[in-house]
Amino acid sequence: MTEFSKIDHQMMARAIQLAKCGEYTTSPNPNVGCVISDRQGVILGEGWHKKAGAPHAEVHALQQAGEFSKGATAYVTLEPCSHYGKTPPCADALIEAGVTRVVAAMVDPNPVVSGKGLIKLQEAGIKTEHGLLQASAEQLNRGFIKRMRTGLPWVTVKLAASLDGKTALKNGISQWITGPQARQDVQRHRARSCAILSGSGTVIADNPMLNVRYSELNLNDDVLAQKDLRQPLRVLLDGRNQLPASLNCLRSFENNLAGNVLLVNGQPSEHLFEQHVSQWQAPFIGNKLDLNKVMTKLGEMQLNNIWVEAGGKLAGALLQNKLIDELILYQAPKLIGGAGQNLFDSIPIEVMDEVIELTWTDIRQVGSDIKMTALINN
Ligand code: AOF
Ligand code: ZN
Repeated sequence: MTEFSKIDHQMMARAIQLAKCGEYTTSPNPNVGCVISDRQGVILGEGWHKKAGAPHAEVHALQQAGEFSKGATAYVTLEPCSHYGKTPPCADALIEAGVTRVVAAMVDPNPVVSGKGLIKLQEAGIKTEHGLLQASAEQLNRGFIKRMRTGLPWVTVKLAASLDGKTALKNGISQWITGPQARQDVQRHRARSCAILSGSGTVIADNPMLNVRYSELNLNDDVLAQKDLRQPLRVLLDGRNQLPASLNCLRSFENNLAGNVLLVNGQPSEHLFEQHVSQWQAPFIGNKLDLNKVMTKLGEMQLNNIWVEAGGKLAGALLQNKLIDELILYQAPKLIGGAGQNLFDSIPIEVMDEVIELTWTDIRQVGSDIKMTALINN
């Protein structure tokens, strides 16, 4: 195991902080940050990746450091790339600039790079190390990493429930269970996602926009000034072609106010939709959409993170298909009673061995509600 110094830790922590600046814009590319420093930890240049097609983090940092890059150390949250993608290889740029040591937090899971960037640097006589603050770096790009390794996106299911675990009234209406702070928190999660997925039952009952209202996010001016803040694709599962064209999601808005819509159904809808709506006929298993195929399709569309806002039926079906990575539950201090709808429907577990286990990763109070985050042990 490589021993990293205190300066190494400080520099990589700064690179991770920089990488986060891209969390609303880089997809399908990963969030990457880079710091170039001398041996004493004086920062000579720094940068972060803003957008697919735009320069990578290292290029910005090298540009800022200029001549001072010679003999310096580059700290990068992801292994420098070795390939000609939309931009030339960062490994070449580092070699040319005369950097003598490169520390990467993690190896790039992208098979076109994966290890080759570090080898290229070593062959040019540059000392390379990796694994510094790796867990934090992986946290930045969970969706990208999962998609590169499995072809599937990272799926987070958000549920909001009363204290007695009910997500909606009997009639399906689920708006306003949680308070304004929890709803603002949801906006932040939507903004970090490549797509927001919902089912026809929820969309008909609540008629949500499923967009990001950036003005409600209290973002700092630097982030708000970015022109490319994304509006996630809205994926609506409508196996039985129930959605009327009059729904909020299906009406058109200016591009920066709401994302495009992918309607996933069994047969083409009869409705004439606005331009932002496209349709995809998914395969079925019995009379239900094949959710594995749906997620595979979303992975092929280069979507890294899917944020699911749905009712207990769809959440239960995703759970049963082992398609959920993470669960976020907002629980409100309210009681709905026995007639309300359950968090997860249709999981017929009868023996303890089959109980689905989760691992808590965070529990906190958000306004008047409790927010619980857990990973599903699939
Ligand atoms: C880096 N630094 O800042 C990023 C990297 O199509 P391109 O040229 O943008 O390449 C995208 C791939 O490059 C991406 O999938 C990942 O493997 C790597 N991303 N690499 O060294 C960066 N964003
Ligand atoms: Zn690169």
